[in-house]
Order: sequence, then structure tokens, then C-alpha cells
Amino acid sequence: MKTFILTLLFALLTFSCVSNNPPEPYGAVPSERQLIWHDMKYHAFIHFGPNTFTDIEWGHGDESPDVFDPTELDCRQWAKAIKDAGMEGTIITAKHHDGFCLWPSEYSAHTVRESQWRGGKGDVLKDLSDACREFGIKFGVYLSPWDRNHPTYFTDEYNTVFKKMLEEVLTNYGEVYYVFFDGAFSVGPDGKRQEYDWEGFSEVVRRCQPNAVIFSDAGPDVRWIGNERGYAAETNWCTVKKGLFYPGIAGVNDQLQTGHEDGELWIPSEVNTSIRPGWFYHKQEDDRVKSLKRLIDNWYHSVGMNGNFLLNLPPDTRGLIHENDIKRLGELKRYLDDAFSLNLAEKVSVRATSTRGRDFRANKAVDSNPKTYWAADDGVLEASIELDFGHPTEVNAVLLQEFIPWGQRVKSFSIETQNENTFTPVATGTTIGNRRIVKFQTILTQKFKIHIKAKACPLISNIEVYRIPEIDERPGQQN
Ligand code: FUL
Repeated sequence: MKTFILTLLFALLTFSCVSNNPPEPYGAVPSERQLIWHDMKYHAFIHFGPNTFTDIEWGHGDESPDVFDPTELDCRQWAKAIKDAGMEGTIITAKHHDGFCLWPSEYSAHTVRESQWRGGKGDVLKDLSDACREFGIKFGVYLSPWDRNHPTYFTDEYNTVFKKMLEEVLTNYGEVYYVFFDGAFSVGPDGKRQEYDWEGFSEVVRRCQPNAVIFSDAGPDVRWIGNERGYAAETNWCTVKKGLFYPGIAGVNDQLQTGHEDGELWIPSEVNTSIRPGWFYHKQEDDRVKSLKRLIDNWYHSVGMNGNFLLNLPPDTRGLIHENDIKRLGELKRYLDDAFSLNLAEKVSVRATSTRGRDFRANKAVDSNPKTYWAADDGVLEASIELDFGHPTEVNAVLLQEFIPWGQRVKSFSIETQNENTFTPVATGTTIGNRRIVKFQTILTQKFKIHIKAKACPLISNIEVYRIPEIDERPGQQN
């Protein structure tokens, strides 16, 4: 997906020159590490552990470590599959709710060291982090604070144990880009709940891996999208209100979906789902890998709706990603390569109803995102950008990006085709944020315009236009 922004900016420069200063940031803005995450689109989740072998989803923590015994474990096969799929990173369940550690932790007796696998000498995190480096993908970890095995769980001491485990994982395997804290928990027999030291957990991550983003239901860097089906909502703000969300929160899934228009914190959404019905591998699901149509739908409802797509690929009892899953990943990759191969906006001429006087470049505060962008003048909350292809052209999808380092501003937009002086809407939407892909019925048109309404002068860093292959758009089918 190449940007046509320079063409756009030059065209805009000739149009009007009102203000020469860059716009002020508006509201909450992303941190440097969040911007790096925003620049990704698609990454792999790996659920692997005793559950893979006991054929259940939530282990009880009392399973023998010996059940963990992959016969052909090959993390290079995972890394290759992930790389070939076009994914940019992977996050592995270093410790799921059963407490079993995929590395030989000094702070647990329920680990790979106690298993028969490789005579107790194996370390899955070592194999995977090495393979990630070899294949050029980022390495991330999932740790469940909920631990159904550890003898100190339900005591204060457990927080210290968990922080020590975190330190091991975050110092022994090189660069870690992502730490995923699961929100699931249990209540003890006496109604007791473990009080987690969330601040202390974050402090360890910041100290050991300052560039890693921290995920939980509530952030602090990335929030859960509120469902596990892989669907963001039409309206998706990166901003959320202070003091409302916390890890393990229930009953606010609709607000996790949409975020809050006037939220004071920048906590964008991760859209996660599994390629199969379960998070862990189950043989009986070998023929229930999600259909290509469903995965395409998830793609547009995550990457195309201001989120990133975190797709789970559970390795099987051999310790390999199953052939059926790899085949489907390849089909999705081919679809995406084909759909986004030709950006029809590269050669358009562009006009806007309001423009500041120069092509602003991100300053030092946003070095990782040195994009140019178009901005309407201060106080202009409604503006149109008109595109002219020069000849009738078939189009059915538009990709829009706001320049988010200065905040999320657009509240709504419409895409309208122009015939003489009449504009006919072909699609409408609400938020844009980091990335919004809008699909509509294929139209033949020479000109169209994007009409935007925003909370502060809009900043757009990219517009791309495509004629993508038609797909059945019914969302939410099970397979
Ligand atoms: C949930 C867990 O309970 C599931 O097992 C899975 O790990 C999913 C991603 O998060 O909270």
C-alpha cells in the first residue's frame, strides 16, 4: 500500500495558503511506543502449553508437567509460517491460567524443566525468540496473572513471584515488543480475590523493555476490543475515559468496542480471535479452521477499523502449526496482496476546501512516524477533499488515515461520487483514527470527494483507493 500523499500535498499547496504554523495537538495523543504498534497491522498469537495435550481450554494447574511433550517442536516452522503470512510479530502464552511456564522459571515448580520434553532441558521462549530474530519478526509474551498452580496465589507474595517471573521473561530473550496481560481470574473458596499489583507489573515492563506495549482489558498502552470474535465496531476511538476500565473488567464490552470520544487517555484497541474455535489446539477442530471469507471479514473489521489484528495460530501436539491453518493463512495473504496491489490514488489530482500552507513534517516528538500530512486550517471542522482520476475508473474501497500523533479528530465522513455538480454518497462512516478501510459497491466514476466532520481541524496523512475483489460481506459467520 503506497502513499500518494506527496501528490496530494503538492496539489493542495496550490489551492490555498492560510496558516503557516503546524496545527496544535488535540486531546490525548499516542506515545512513541504506541505509534510503533499503530504502524503494525497484523500479528500472531500462539496458545501452547499443557492444554494442547490435555485437549482442554483452561488447565487446572494440577496436571503433571509430563503431559507437555511435543514430539517435533519446531519454532522455526512457526516463525516461517508467520512471516510468510505477512504478520509482523508474535505473542506466545509464556504462562497461561494453569501456571505452567514455557521457560524454566526459578520461581515455579510447574515448568518445562519438570517435564519430560527434551529431558527437562528445553525452553520454548528461547527457541521462539531465536526463530523470530532469524525470520525478522517481533517477539512478544502473554502472561496470565491468574495462576491455578502457584502455591502463593491468593497471597501478597504472589505479586512478588509474578514480577520475578516477568523479569526473567523480559531480560533473557532479547527485545520484547508486546506484553499481554490476561484479565481472567477466579475467586477462592472463601470468596477471596487476588489483588494484583498492576502498577508494579507495569514498572517491571517499563524498566526491562521500555519499548514494549502493555496490553490488558484496560491498557495502559493497548486495550481489548471487548469480544474474541475479531470484530471492532464502526465507531472506534483510540481514546478512553480515565478511571473506568481496569483489567478483568466485565459488563462494559460495548464501551471497550467504541472507546470514548472525549476520553483523556490514548488506549487504542487490539482485535483478537483464533483461526479455530478454540484458543488451544484440538484435533477435532482440524476441519473447523475459519473460512477465508470469515478471515477477510475479520481483517476489514480490525485493520480496517482502527485496530490491529491479532490472530491465534495454536500449534498442535507435534509442536507444529497445522497444515490446514497454514493453507488458510496463505489464502488470506494472496487475497490481501491482490486486493491492495494497485493504489488508484497514486495518479489522481486533488483539491481540498481548506488547507494550511505547507506540508508539515512530524517533529521530534513523533520521530517514528515521520509522515507528511494534510491539515485544514484552524477552526475548520468540516472539509472536503476531491479526487479526480482524469478518466472514468472503477473503485470500491478507500483507505483513510488520520495523522494520529496529534490526536484523533474525525467524527464522521462520507464518500460521494460526482456527476456534473451533483454528489451522491456511496459510503458513510464515523471514526477514522489510524486506519479505516471503507468498502462500497463498485462504481465507475472519474471524480469523488471525501467529506469530513471533525472535533478539531482534520489532519489526514494518507488516502488510498482500490478496486478490490468482491466478497460476500455477511459478518460473523462461525467458520
Ligand atoms: C482469555 C483466556 O481465558 C483465554 O484462554 C485466551 O487466552 C484469551 C486470549 O484470553 O481471557
